[in-house]
Amino acid sequence: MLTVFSPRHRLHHGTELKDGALIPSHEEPRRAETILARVRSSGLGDVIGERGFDRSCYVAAHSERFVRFLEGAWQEWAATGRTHDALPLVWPVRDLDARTEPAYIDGKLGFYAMDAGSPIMAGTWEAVRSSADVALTAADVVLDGAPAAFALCRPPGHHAAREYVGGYCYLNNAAIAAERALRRGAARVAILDVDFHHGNGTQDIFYDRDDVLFVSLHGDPSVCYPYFSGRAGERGAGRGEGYTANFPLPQGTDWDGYRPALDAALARIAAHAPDVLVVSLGVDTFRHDPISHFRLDGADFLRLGERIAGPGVPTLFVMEGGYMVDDIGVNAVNVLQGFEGAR
Ligand code: SP5
Ligand code: ZN
Repeated sequence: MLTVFSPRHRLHHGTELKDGALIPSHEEPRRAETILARVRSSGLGDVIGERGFDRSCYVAAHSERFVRFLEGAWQEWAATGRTHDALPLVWPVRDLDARTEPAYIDGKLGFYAMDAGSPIMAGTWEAVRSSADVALTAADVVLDGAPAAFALCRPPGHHAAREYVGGYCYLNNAAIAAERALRRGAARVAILDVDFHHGNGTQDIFYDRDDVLFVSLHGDPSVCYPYFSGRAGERGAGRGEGYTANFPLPQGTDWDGYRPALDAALARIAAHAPDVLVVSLGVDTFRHDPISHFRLDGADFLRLGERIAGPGVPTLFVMEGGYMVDDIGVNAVNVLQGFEGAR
């Protein structure tokens, strides 16, 4: 299987608030480099660079004013004399005005964010854009006839909604790839999100649609980030009703608990009869992940890949989370090799 990778991801290396202190983010450049090294040493297949795409490809999944905010946020922040990462400090919750975009950058940062987990620095937009272009390039590989491709995206995307960043994510790479597939003629797309965290952003983008099915397995949001999204009762709205399927699972879930939910998720996907399957591939379900609470081991990721091959649909893997960096390459590539072995 072909891998698409951009070295421009290195331009983004932010900070995050953890236990009251600002520390280097768990979402660090070494993640993508470790996966790339494993792709090469495992002989998975060739690695190519990303092509450039028009910003209309991003606006397909996001609002125009949100993309404009991302493009200019660092310059607006730096123009106020600050040199450290831009982070929001105030959010328009409940009865505050969540409709009117503030003029000042500090207001915009909260207006376009769900949390303080997506810092913006000088190179962030170039890295974010390259990550989306990696997903678009890999989507084109599949749409041109390959049975599968791997978008080695960084930063990740599935927490980014139509109009906000969050959880280390800025542009929703999987959603942008799904829109690309529709634009190039696919009638139906399915997105399977196996990251430990609920893909609230992807759900938001497709919640009222019946052409893109969104199916997610994740830690129960009553005790796991992102807390406010991912319950089983969230099933879509309007014509999208029944086209969102959430499988929240308890903390401590291992393969024996995971497998039945995965099989139910894959059965729902097969019933949709998608032309393309997009997999939001997080390996933060690993038992030693520092911020997550499932217990999959290395061999379980091979089994995960084997089962994803079950529907027999052209498949685009889009990298999302995974923070035990020493194991992230083996675990991510195990999914891809499990898929290839079963195909
Ligand atoms: C793409 C992705 O995986 N984003 C994850 C963002 C998670 N951000 C907040 C995590 C808070 C974790 N709290 C950890 C408690 C550890 N005991
Ligand atoms: Zn995650």
